[in-house]
Amino acid sequence: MAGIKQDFIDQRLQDLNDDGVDRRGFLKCMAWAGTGLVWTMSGGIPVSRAFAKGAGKNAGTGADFSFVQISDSHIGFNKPANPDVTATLQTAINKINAMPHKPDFIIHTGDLSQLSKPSEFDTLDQALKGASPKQIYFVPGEHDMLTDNGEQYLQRYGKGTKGAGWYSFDQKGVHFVGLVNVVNLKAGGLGSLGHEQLEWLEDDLKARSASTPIVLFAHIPLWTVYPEWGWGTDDSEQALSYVKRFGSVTVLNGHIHQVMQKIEGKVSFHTAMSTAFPQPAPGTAPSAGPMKVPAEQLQRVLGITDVNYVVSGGSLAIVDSPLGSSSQPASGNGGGADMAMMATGEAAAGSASEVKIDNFAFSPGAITVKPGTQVTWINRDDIPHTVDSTQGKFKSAALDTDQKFEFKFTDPGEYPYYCRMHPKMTGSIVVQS
Ligand SMILES: [Cu+2]
Repeated sequence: MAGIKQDFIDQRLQDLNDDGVDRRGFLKCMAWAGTGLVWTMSGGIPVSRAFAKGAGKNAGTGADFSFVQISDSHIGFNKPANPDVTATLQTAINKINAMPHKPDFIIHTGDLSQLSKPSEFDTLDQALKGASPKQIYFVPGEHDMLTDNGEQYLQRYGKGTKGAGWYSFDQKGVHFVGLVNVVNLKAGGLGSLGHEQLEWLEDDLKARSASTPIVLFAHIPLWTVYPEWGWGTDDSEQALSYVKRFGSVTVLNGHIHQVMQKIEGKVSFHTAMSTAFPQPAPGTAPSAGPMKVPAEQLQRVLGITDVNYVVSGGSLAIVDSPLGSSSQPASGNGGGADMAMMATGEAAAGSASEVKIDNFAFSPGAITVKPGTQVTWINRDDIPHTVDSTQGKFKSAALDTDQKFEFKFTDPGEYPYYCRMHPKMTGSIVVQS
């Protein structure tokens, strides 16, 4: 495994118990601390000793095929958490190109861009052209669908797909399904697949035999990682009910910018690191969002996921590889992470006409104004947000850092709104009569 030093592998091997379960790694992951861990899976157990032994030099040899998952490139992001996301994507590509076994393809699990700008997609395309695997499969993240209902994304990356960009394909007997759970998000809710896509999925899987290994991939986790931060998908259970009868199911997601894994029966869930910037572990910060770590640690919390499939075992071996070549995994909670603390919220003054967007929240969350008041929203986060009326009365473009949206309220009434990228973010304006 290029980039993972043998001593690191050896250290991981020492952690193995007699039954082959990497308990230290497993517990670490369950403690939401998973970066720089070597994960392999065999028969639903998160380690493969044989695989790990060979991982230093010739991982993947003997595999029937392999692919690499990259995620959350956020091309266009330029805040302190990582001022050069193109460079770190390039590092990821260099790592892929240096692999001793040539991956058959790449899966990108979304948030290709920061703001869906053509120039951002161009930069991504340019970088990915240099990747040795020529076949790349995409699914969109919420950052890729910010303009024209995702038309541009579909034109560039979704040719031949269904609906908002979902599709399936087969590779040497393994059935892959790319799903889209970032469109038509409901205020207060999580990611959503929607009825049409679920119907399609049920139909797509129907004809497959139960022994077909299935890989589902989508941007937002298809399991509930941390609903308080919107890290889950409202109707994922429906989707998972369609794969219950299969003997081997692997679910690959991005969005949360860190490695997490869960195994439930025959289904193993896995999230990938970002190539752009880390996010805090659930509940360890006031909100999700770009996390600034000391520069020398950045490459340890970014990475790629290498997946090897061996037909005989019927299982996938997954290795997460940080971009940095450090032989030590990054320490637990983001290793001296320098989290910006939440700005103290303003008192919800009844007559306020400015709403600040900070730490993934509207503040004040509810305000009362007189008819004729112009309300201004201003985004103070490092991440874009939107202001969308749940009644369809107003809708902002994506607001990048320090950008504003204004709307004049004339008629008395209550106007609930939310962020269409992060539907857990809600607020309301009450116009007095
Ligand atoms: Cu938002």
